[in-house]
Amino acid sequence: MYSKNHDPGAGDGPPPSRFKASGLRSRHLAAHVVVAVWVVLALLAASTQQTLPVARWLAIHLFLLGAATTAIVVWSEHFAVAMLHAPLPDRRWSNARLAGLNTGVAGVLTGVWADLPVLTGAGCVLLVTAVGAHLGVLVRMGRGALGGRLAPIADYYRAAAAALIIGAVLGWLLATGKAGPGHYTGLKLAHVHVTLLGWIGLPVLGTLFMLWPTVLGVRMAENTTRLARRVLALTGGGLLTAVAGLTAGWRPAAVLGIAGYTVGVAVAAQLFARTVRRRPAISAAAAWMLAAAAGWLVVGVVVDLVVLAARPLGEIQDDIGSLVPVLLVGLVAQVLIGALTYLLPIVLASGPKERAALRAVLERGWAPRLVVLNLGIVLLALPLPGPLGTVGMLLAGAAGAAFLALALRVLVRSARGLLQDADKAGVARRPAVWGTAVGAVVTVLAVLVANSGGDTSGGTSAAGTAGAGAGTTRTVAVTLADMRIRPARVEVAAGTDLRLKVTNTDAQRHDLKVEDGPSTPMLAKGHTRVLDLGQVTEDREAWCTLPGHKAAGMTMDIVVKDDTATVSSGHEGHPSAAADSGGLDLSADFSSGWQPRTADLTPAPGGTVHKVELHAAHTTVEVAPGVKQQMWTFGGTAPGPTLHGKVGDVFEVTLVNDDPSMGHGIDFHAGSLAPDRPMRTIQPGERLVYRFRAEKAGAWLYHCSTAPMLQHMGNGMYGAVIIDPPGLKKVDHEYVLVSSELYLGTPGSTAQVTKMRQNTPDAWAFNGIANQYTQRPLNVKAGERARFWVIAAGPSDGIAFHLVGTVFDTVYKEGAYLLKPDQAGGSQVLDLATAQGGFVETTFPGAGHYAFVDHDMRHAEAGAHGMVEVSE
Ligand SMILES: [Cu+2]
Repeated sequence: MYSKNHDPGAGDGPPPSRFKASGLRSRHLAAHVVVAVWVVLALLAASTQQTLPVARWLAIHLFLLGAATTAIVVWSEHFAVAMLHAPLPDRRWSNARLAGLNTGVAGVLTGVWADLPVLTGAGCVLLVTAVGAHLGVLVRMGRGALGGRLAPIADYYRAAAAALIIGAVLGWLLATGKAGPGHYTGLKLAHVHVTLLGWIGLPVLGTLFMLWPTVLGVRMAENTTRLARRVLALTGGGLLTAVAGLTAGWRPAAVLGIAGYTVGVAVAAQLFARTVRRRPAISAAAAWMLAAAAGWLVVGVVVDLVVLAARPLGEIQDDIGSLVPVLLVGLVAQVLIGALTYLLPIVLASGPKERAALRAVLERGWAPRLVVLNLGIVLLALPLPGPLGTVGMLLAGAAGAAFLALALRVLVRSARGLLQDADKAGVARRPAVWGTAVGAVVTVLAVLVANSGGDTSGGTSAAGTAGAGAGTTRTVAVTLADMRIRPARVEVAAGTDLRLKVTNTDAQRHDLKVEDGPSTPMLAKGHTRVLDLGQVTEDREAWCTLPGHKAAGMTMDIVVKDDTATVSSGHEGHPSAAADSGGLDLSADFSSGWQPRTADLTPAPGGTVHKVELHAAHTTVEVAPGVKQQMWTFGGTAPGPTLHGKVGDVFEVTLVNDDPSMGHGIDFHAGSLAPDRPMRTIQPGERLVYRFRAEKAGAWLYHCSTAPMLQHMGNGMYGAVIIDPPGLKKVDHEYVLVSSELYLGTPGSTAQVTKMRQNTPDAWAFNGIANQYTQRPLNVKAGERARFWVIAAGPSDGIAFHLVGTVFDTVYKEGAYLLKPDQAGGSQVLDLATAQGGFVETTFPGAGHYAFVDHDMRHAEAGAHGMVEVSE
C-alpha cells in the first residue's frame, strides 16, 4: 500500500518503494533514534523511582510524552497519507513540527523537574502549537485526498491530536497548581484518561484496524470501514463524556463515558478476533505482541470502569494510578514493540533481502521476550507485596531493554547503510555506536538491580520515633492529605533536634521533601516515615515533590524562633520553663490573615434529625497572639463545631478518626444512653455513628471520651451542644462562649502533661483562643438584647462569667431559669462548675466598650477576656 503514493522527494521517476528514498529513510531513522533516546531516558528515570520521587512522573512522561508522542506523530502522519491516498506533506514543515514537539516536551519535562513554572508553560504552549499544527495537517489532508475505505481511520488520529491538546492543557493546570486543591483530583483523573485512552488509545485502536490484518497477511474484513466509524463514535464520544464528567467531578458521567469506550474497544476486539485465520502470519512476533497489547487495553478499561463505578472519585486516584504502569507497559510499550518489529524492516530496508535480514534481527527470541514482558506486567498489575512488584518491573524492563538493544542494532545497521550510500568512503562507525548503546543498556540494568535491593534500607529511618530523652529533641506529627501538609507551620527554638513523623492519610500518594534536607519516599495511604532533620538553625521549607502538589499548596514552613517563651514549652523535660503565662504577650498582634472564631450561635437547622460528621484530627491553630499550637480537634477546630437544636431532636453524629497516631472517642452530655458502644474509642481510620435524642434543654458539653481525658480535652477535644428550652424568645444577638484552659507545648509531652496535672495553664480562652474577642470585639447596638450561652469546658477550671457594665435580667443554668426579666432581682455572674452550661441575657444601655470576663481574675488577665463594642 505504501508504493501507491507518489513521493515528491524521491527524485527522478517513480521509485519501487518510496522508503527507498534515502531522504525519507534518514528522516524516519532520525525519528526512531529520537524515540529510542526518550525510551532510554524513561528507563533511567524509572530505575531511580525509589530515590527521586519526581522520577515516577518523569519516567511516565518521558515515555508517553516523549517516546510515544514522537512515534504517534510520525506514524499517524505517515499512515494518514497512506490511508487517505493523500500527497505527502512538506517535509521541512513535518520536521519543524517534530522539532517543535520535541522541544516543547523537553521544556515541559525540564520545567517540572527543575520547578520552573514559566518553562513548563512555554513548553506546553510549544507542544500544543506543534500538535495543533499536526492536527491541521491531518484535517487538510482529508480534504484534498481521494479517500479510501481506510479513510475513517485518519479520524482516529485527528481525535487523538485533539485529546493531546486537551490533555496538555489539563496537565499544565495540574503541574503549575492552577487547578487548585479543590479541583485537583477531578482534573488529574481527566488528564490521565484523556491522554492514556485518547492520545495513546485512539491511534493504537485505529491503526490496528489496518495493521492487524496486514501483520497477519489476510484481507481486511468487509465491514471494517463501517465498524471503524462506529468504534470511534463509541470510544471518542465516551471519552469526551468521561473527561467532562471527571473535570466536573460528576461520577455518573464518567462511568457512562468509560462504559461507552469499553463497548467500543469490545466491538473492535471482536472484529480483530474474527480476522484471525488458520495460516502463518507475516510476522508472528508482531501479531502476538499486538494481540497481547490489545488484551491489556481491554483489561485496563474494564478495571477502570469497575473502579469508577464502585468508589467515589476522591478515593480511586491510587487505583487508577496503579493502572498507568499496566497500560504503559502492557499496551503502549507492547504496541510499540509489536508495530516496530513489523514496520522497522519495511521502512528501513532497501529490498526484500535486507527486510528479511532486519526482521530476523528484530524477532530474535521474541517468544521468551513476549512471555517475560507479560509476566512482568501481570506481577505489576496484581496487588502483590513490594518485592514481587519489583520483580515484575525488572522482567518488563529486561524485555524492553532487550528489544531496545535489537532495535538499536537494526537502526545502527541501517544508519551504516545510509552512511555508505551517502559517503562511499564508508567509515565504519559501528564500534563506537555499539559501545554507546550497550553502555546505556548496561547502565539501566545496573541501576534497576541496585534499586531493587535498596528498598529495605529505607525501613531503618522509620525506627525510633521517640525523642530518646535528649532535652532538645522534638518530634512533630505531620499529615499529608487533601493537597495540604498539616501543620503548615512548625516553630522550633534554634538548635532543636527536629524530627518529623510524616503520615500520608490521603487516598493518593504523597511524599515530603525538606529543603536542603531529607525526604520521605512516596507514601501510600496510612504509611509513615520519620524524617530526622538534625539540629535546626535556620528557617526551611518542606513540600510534596509530586508535580503540581507544591504549587497547589502542599508546603510547610519550619520556622526557627529565638523567642524561647512560646517555644521552650515544646521541649521535653523542662516543665517549669514556660509553665506560667508570663511569657505570653496577649496584647501583641495576631498573625496577618488570622481570623477569630465566630461567637455567633448559628440558628438550628430545620427538621428534627441532625446529621453531623466530625473528624478527629490534629490541627495547628494560633491560640494566642503569635502563638501557634498543635491542637487535637473535632471537625478541625477547638472547640469543635457547635450543634444546635430543640428538645426532641435527634442528632446522628458520625465520628471519623483521621488522626493517624491515636484513638479517640466522643461523649455527648446532651443525650442519655448506655456509654459502652457509642463512647468507645475508635482507632485511626475508623468511624462510628453516635445517635442521641436531646430530651432536655440546656447548654451541654461534648468531649473526647478516650483516656487520658485530661490530655484529650486539654488539647482541644471538646465542644458545645445547645438545646433551646421551649418558648425561647428571639433576641437581637445570640452568642456561644466556650471557656477552656490552654496548655502550650508538644501535645502529650511530659512538660505539657505536667502543666495539666498541676493546673498551671499557659492561658485561658473563650472559644479556644486567648483574648480573641478583646482584639476583635463582638458588635451590638445600644438597646439591643443579647443572649450569651456559656459552657465551661475545662478540662479543670469552671468559670464566673461577668459582663462589665451590665446586669443580667435572665439567667438560665443547668436546665432551669434562675432569673427571668419579670422578677425584681438581677444577676452579675453566671457561675459554672467544670462541664456545666447555661445562658444569660442583657440589654446594652448605651454606646461603649463592655468587657466580658471570667471573674476569676487569674483567668481574665491570662486570656479569658473579650469585648462587646456597643454603638449607637
Ligand atoms: Cu481524643
